[in-house]
Amino acid sequence: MAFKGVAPVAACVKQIPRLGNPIFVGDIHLSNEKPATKEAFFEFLSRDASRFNELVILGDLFEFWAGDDNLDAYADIIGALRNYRLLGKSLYVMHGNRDFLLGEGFKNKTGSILITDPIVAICGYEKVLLSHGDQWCTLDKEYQQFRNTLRNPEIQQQILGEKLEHRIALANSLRTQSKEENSTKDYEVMDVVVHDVAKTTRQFGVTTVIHGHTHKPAHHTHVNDDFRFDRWVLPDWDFENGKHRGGYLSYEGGFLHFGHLP
Ligand SMILES: [Mn+2]
Repeated sequence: MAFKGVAPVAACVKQIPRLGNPIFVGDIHLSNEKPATKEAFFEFLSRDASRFNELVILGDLFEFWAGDDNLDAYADIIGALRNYRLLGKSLYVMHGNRDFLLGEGFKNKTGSILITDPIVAICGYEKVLLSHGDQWCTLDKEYQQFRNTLRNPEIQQQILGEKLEHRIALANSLRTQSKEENSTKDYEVMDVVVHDVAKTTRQFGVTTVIHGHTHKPAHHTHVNDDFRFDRWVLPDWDFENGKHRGGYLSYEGGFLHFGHLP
């Protein structure tokens, strides 16, 4: 069964309007096996995100995404995002390494705009570079190769041509495999290579970058080869089994700063 739609990577826009009052999150890793995290995200949407005009999700909103033909399994999350849009807010979603198959079906159902990785946005009056961040985990050559393959539009169409149950099984086996392998192979505990972030940031002519993926939330000011730039790293979310990890970055009063969840 061939997939006839637009490849997810080709459904992403390369430019977005100026962000006047944005809030940024990433690595929420939503799934039906994580009810507390899902609940925390719903509360965040109505309590925190609703104070802002633009919600920008920088990858890995979902634990994994097997394809838009599985949308019905996430009806509550899709509904919550759609409700946010119905408040008259904008919703921007970037692919992460787990949900790179979010495509036009997801986009249409939620009313979101899929954005390319990386992308330059005007935040207030400042240009910032937005990215999931895994492209800078360059110490793992094998991972980068794998990543490039999965971001190829023809490969994505091939994957989406497989039966849904095969894609779900594949995603599950990849996750089990990455949990079993030792921590040096766990992509998300590996940090970015700052020199490579600096290179891209410089190429885009900006001095501020916002990314997630590494699960190491922080605000860094780096000086790399005489180039000074700010790097804001988003926290990942986990509210299962009594854990209370999450948060966001917001742009208020002309400044970026971290926001914590109650
Ligand atoms: Mn990630």
